[in-house]
Amino acid sequence: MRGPDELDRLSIDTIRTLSMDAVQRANSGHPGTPMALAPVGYCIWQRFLRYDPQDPLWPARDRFVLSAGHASMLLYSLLHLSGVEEVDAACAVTGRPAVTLDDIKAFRQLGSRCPGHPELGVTTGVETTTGPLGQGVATSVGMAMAARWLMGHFGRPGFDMFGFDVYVVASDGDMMEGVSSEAASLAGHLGLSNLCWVYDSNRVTIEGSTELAFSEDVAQRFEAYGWRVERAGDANDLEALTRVLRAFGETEDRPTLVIVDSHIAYGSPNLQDSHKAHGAPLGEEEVRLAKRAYGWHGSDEFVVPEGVVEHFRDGLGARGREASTAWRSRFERYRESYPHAAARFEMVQTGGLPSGWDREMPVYESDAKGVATRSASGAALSAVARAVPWLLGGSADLGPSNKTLIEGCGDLSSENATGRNIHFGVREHAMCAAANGMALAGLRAYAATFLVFSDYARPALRLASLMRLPVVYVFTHDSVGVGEDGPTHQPVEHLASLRAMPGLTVIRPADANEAVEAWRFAMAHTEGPVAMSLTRQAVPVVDRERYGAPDVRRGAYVLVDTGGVPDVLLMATGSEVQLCLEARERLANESVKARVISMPSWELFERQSREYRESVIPSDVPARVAVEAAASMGWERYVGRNGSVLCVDRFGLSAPGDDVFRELGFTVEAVVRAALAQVDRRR
Ligand SMILES: Cc1ncc(C[n+]2csc(CCOP(=O)(O)OP(=O)(O)O)c2C)c(N)n1
Repeated sequence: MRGPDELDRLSIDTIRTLSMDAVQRANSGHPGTPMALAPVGYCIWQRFLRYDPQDPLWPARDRFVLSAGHASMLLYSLLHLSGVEEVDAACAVTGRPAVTLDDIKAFRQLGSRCPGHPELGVTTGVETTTGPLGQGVATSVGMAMAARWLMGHFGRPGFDMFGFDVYVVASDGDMMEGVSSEAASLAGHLGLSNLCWVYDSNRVTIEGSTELAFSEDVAQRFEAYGWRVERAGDANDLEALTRVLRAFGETEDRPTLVIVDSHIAYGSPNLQDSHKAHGAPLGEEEVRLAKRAYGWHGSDEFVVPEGVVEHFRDGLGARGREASTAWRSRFERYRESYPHAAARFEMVQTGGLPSGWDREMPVYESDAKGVATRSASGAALSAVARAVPWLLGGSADLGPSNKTLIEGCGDLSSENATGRNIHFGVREHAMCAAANGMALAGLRAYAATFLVFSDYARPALRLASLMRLPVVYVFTHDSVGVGEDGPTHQPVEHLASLRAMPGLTVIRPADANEAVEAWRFAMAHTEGPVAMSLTRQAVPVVDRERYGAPDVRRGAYVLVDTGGVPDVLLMATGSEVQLCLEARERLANESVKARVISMPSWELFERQSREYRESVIPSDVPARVAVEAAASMGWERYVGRNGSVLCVDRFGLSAPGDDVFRELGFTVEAVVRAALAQVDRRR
């Protein structure tokens, strides 16, 4: 019979040897960190995490985030040893293991459920995709915000059951990344006491000692952010770690940072080279020596000694099973008392929307003076927010400009966990990472700033796209038409760069009604994020009796024809659609038949049938003009090699918006001229 200490040690060393063997077999990856952090992972999972391996989607489970995603083998080993069961695409537990030993043997190989970095949707038990340092920690802030929101919104007397804790393992690299500072500052401000980052201060990164580039006192930094800071000392001291994690559980007013000191590739004293410990397998000899240091005999690989799986089952497994079962039966009692709230909670979990959620959306009458699309977006957002209580979000300090403050919903703050207007402060990157965390907990999150500052948030947008999270970005001030603020505030290349991101749907509405439709689409779209590109300036509300209905859903549509086969196609997005409408009338006076195509979303258009696309942009009309106050990149796809693109392939200008537009060639005359040149070419 082994004693408990011995089983702890055996389990920890099994995590280490699995990690070493997997990296060795893959001949790539980072072996050192999972080896060093094995006791930390073990302690969190086996002693604290409320997680049921047989019910991995239990809504109130604690979340574990491996922000140092390069140490992915740590997580895969834990998932394997604790017997986490697979969940299929329909969210059903299949009874099969989430991570088999074969998956571990195929670490980093095609088709393995153990990819190089943890990926949401590939491996059950991975709560968020991590790998780009800083993203995991920042995402965890949104998870913790969501937990508090869910607890506040759905909790009832005697049913204080909807929250959860979020545990994160972070590395030096996480702490160096700017986004962790933004996120920690926000978490401290909000007093997220359900959030615990365990910072592995091993003082080594890829290029060598952290002394090369990182000398601040992280503990003091976090104290200044308003966190509780605990030092656990040596990462191998399970009891010290247990003590500080217990202190986290008892802290009610602030997030906790636990600092542990580990030594990379623990157990491998011969390993001096930090680059080797990071970017490369240990080598067979090193593996053998390390295993010997753990008292591991023989040369067998991927060994899970007897007793380890049982030990996890009796610890994490039994505790989690009991908690999730109790929670589920309590939820049934909740359902009896509060059937409406229970149904709503389930709707949140499954990504549904209340029936009739879009009934109150505004409709705009034709209006030549017009409405800024950001204003119409604000009105649409408020209408949706009234129907969908779990739609929440905010701006990086530009709420009044982005029109994202929702009326009558209160501010989310340390005192008010259920507010729905979130003041993210001037922290675009952490805002979008937090939005990812909220979306991962089922909430519908939106995040707003000027389009030009989407660059500041791009890594989080990329992860939202990769994870297919239904986050909505409200990007206003979407062209050089912004005017006086000048080139620093005038987006140029942003639309092209966002369109280049797989999985992100970009929508640039032409008028108020297209902006409303953009929201209708975005809310119904649960397969990935949507970025809206909205004007600061008023744009005429298109007369929908005269022209086509705002068909945002199909990405592009014929707004108006001039009868018969068109001589020229005028295609545009956003504020430039109006120029095309006016140009069409002038062209008609010159007996040139122009078709105006509003193209709010390339991605949505590309998803349509060939027939539909052909019906909008017929291949036998080669005379084509595209108009968009943004970089030209990509428009060749629609105008062809000989088409004409009126665009902005330079930085903007500081002047009133109308003057900038005129100066950069966005006039009706210029569109008419380009159209005539296109038609002439072909005569
Ligand atoms: C944003 C980002 N930049 C660079 C990398 C490449 N990278 C992987 S691990 C690492 C540094 C590892 O050092 P540390 O964060 O201290 O982790 P540990 O030494 O504990 O493994 C780097 C730079 C990355 N994953 N993400």
